[in-house]
Amino acid sequence: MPIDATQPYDPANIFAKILRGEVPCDKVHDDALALAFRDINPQAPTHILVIPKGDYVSWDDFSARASDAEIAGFIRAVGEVARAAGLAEPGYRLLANVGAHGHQEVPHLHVHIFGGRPLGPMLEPDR
Ligand code: DGP
Repeated sequence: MPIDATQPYDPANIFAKILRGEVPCDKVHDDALALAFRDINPQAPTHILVIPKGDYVSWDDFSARASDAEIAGFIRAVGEVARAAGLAEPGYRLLANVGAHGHQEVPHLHVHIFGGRPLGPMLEPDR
């Protein structure tokens, strides 16, 4: 069910539980500002989620409130995770769903990294 990305941060969301170690994950990267783990329902041979450690609902919230250090650390982590997964060549796709029209389901900012096969056109045509 897509979320309302303007809602206050909900500390009971599943990624907050993963960050607190209350729910397990298949971790691929962990540093002071970001955590990355494999998606539970992979949509590509490689499907990794990268999340900031701070309490941010969405890209909209993060880009408005996060410090420059948090933003830089998060963006670097996304690139490092993709490189470490061997995706820099031949390439990959990043996706951050935001709010209802973006079909965001988990209300903690996450960037999807997809790779491991040619990913096709960016969006399905209008139906
Ligand atoms: P989005 O629609 O952008 O909010 O995608 C949420 C993604 O989170 C979706 O691809 C499935 C993934 N996901 C949901 N719950 C869990 C979980 O408990 N563990 C992991 N690893 N991924 C999850």
